[in-house]
Amino acid sequence: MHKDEGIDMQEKISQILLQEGKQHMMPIIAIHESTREYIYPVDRRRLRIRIRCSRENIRSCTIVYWNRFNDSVRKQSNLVCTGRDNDWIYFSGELSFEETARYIKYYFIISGNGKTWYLGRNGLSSVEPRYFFEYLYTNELDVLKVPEWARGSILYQIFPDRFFNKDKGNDPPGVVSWDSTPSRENFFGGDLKGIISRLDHISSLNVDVIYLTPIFKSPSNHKYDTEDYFSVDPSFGDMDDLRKLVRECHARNIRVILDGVFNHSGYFFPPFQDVIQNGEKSKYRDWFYIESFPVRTDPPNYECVGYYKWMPKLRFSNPDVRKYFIEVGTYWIKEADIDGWRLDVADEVDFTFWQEFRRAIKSVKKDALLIAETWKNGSDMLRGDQVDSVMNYLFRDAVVDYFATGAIHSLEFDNLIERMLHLYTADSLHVLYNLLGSHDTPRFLSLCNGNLNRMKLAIAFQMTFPGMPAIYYGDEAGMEGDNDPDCRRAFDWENINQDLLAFYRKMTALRKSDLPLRYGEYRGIHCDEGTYGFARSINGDNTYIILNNSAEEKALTIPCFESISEKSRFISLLDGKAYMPEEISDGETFLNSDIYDYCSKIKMILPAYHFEIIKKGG
Ligand SMILES: [Ca+2]
Repeated sequence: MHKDEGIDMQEKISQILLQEGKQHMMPIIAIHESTREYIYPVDRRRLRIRIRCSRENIRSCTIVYWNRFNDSVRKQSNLVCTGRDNDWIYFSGELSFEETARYIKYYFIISGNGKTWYLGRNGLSSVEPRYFFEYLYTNELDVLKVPEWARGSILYQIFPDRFFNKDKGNDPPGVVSWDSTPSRENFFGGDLKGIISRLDHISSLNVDVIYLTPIFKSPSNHKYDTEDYFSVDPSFGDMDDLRKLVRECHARNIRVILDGVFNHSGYFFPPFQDVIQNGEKSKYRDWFYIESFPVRTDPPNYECVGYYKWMPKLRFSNPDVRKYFIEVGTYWIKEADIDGWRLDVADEVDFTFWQEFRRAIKSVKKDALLIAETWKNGSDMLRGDQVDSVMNYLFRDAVVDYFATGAIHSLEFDNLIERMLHLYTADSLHVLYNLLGSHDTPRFLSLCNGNLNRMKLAIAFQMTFPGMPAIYYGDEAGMEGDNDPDCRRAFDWENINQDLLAFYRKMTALRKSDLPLRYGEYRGIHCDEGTYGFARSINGDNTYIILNNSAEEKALTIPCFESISEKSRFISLLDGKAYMPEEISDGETFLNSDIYDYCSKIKMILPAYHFEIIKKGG
């Protein structure tokens, strides 16, 4: 193409775009698609909607919507700003209908800095769009449902070989003494009876769900290499012990979920052994990904998890494999009354299997909880058709960097938290598995270099944050440990840090007693050098959490949503201390004062590594 022709063409395009109300370069970015990340039903008559826009300049967003068969009645609804990160500002809203939500056409009006833009199906324009988004129909099974009981609940993770050894009679051969250093191979003898005998301890932490790492028969101490999916490992106990554990937990209003390792089997799983023995003739040859026969292990000529020969990957395109693991999944609910599954390496498994698995599990126990392991954004498994929750390692990354190692400042922490919050729908958010650590990470206290003040601040954040906070066994006792296997030490019952344990009990009790802390929406309200604050809100009931993550005392002014005319004091939920709200001075601004309506402010002094939780007094 000639250079001159090129310029002519550009001008032509610009003119056409201008006629259609589209400047060639729109000064903003706005993203919405009529897909489940951005629009989904919470019941047949209600839709939740989200849109994100480039952070700068945008201040409001309105949705215009109507039924395709009733074009003349157009409605408008202002969306609410739910937060922003370094790049984006997010708006969301809920639309209610008098009939099943269907045939909804819509577009957005976005404004800021005295300008207005429109977002329709074909992008941004400066005039009303000609093509609209459309939401077609809400079928019953499209509705995103998470188990109600799980919202905001508290989890406790146990590595059974290391929790408590109640029954010496079932110890595996060569068991080491309880205070030994964990290696990849050694066994400590912990068992299900041990867990049953320590349920009072777990209960005292206000736990709602116990999650056990794998308990099925397997040659290793971690048991992620399953040999028999239908039996409890004899060193942990038997079916009766599991039934008893579940029964006793249920009596305490605690649910129990097991670890399902379905991505891969163990090397000694009989079908894999059959393939080793019978090669191509084995009826299980297509249960795995065998590259050639005969099967060899060094190096393996079959696919395995992390190239680790003891864990051959299962082939879920094979209907027999699907059938087998759906049977495993439902068997333990029927036989032992467990309440759900944590699914190992779930993000490496064929997602259509999880759809089938979910249907089968929920048909046996409607409110069973399914949690997928993932270390990344897990939203593509949370569209309502696969699992209910994912392990939230993104939460942990931010909390480790900010509270434990101090690698990031408050602004970056705010960015990570807001970004993470907006990866997920409002419903999924309240059942995310928010962890400080697990059997796969160093202990949190070790990452804090043993600094209990830092650890406590992180616990305070975790226990006041939306989602399901998870306690890794022994964290509450002040246990330390480097990456696995060191983070899997036997529970040091003789040396419990009573101060830390009492702190855990206090924070978990607080979460349970205050509605916003458990169920409320999250709004970031304060972010400064070494300090951070946010509100949890539900139906006008606000609880404020303010943290001083620095080694210096800080004098802070925190904005509040309550108006001062209410003449009410604010009370500390920690020690009952009273705070008097003050008027906001003319021109005084706070974090996000341009997107939230603050009505008063509170001054407080926080010593180094201290925090405060306040709300309007009754
Ligand atoms: Ca034992």
